[in-house]
Amino acid sequence: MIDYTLYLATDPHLLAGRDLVAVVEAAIAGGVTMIQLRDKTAPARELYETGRRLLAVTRRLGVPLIVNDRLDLMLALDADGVHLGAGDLPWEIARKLAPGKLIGGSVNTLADLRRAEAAGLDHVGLGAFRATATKTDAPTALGLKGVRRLVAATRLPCVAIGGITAADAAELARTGVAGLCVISAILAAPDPAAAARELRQLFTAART
Ligand code: TZP
Ligand code: MG
Repeated sequence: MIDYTLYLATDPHLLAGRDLVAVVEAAIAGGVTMIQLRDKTAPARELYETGRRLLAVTRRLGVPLIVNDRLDLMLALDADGVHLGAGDLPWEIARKLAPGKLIGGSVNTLADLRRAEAAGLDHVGLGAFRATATKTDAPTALGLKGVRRLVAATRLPCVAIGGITAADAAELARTGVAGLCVISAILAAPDPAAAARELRQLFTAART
């Protein structure tokens, strides 16, 4: 069983000089249950090396590592899965090429959700929950109502993403999402472990 409770995606611009792997390790110690390697700009070789370092930690701590956008990199690393959005390789192709891996997709509409189900995805990210500076090209904000509607329409595990802070954790838990996916709420926090602990505690206390 995959634990989607608290899914941290990375962003190289929010590290403020700290080491990514050290921050990820602290976040997992604080309660993060899943990691996504997300870096829109680094060359493949650099991503591969970062992925190797991250995998050493996530394997040791028993947390899945998902690679954003790049099926090739996920296969090269033998990571646990890949996350594919609208502009990435088609979900059906990924399912075929990586039958045993976790495949997640970005969903904003009911039509996206049906395509995700048809493609045999393992989980979906519902976003954006709220407009966020971390992804300026995110689709229309769903809000609580939009998230609730999509969660109610599927049996796929759903995580909410986009602008989520600790203040949203309880209300999002009550929509029935399997977890929260965050970047800045943990990565930009002065104490990532404490930020993770708070998000997880508020989410699990309110989950349905
Ligand atoms: N997809 C939709 S919003 C988003 C992604 C990758 C960014 C979420 O980052 P943050 O900092 O948690 O708002
Ligand atoms: Mg993508």
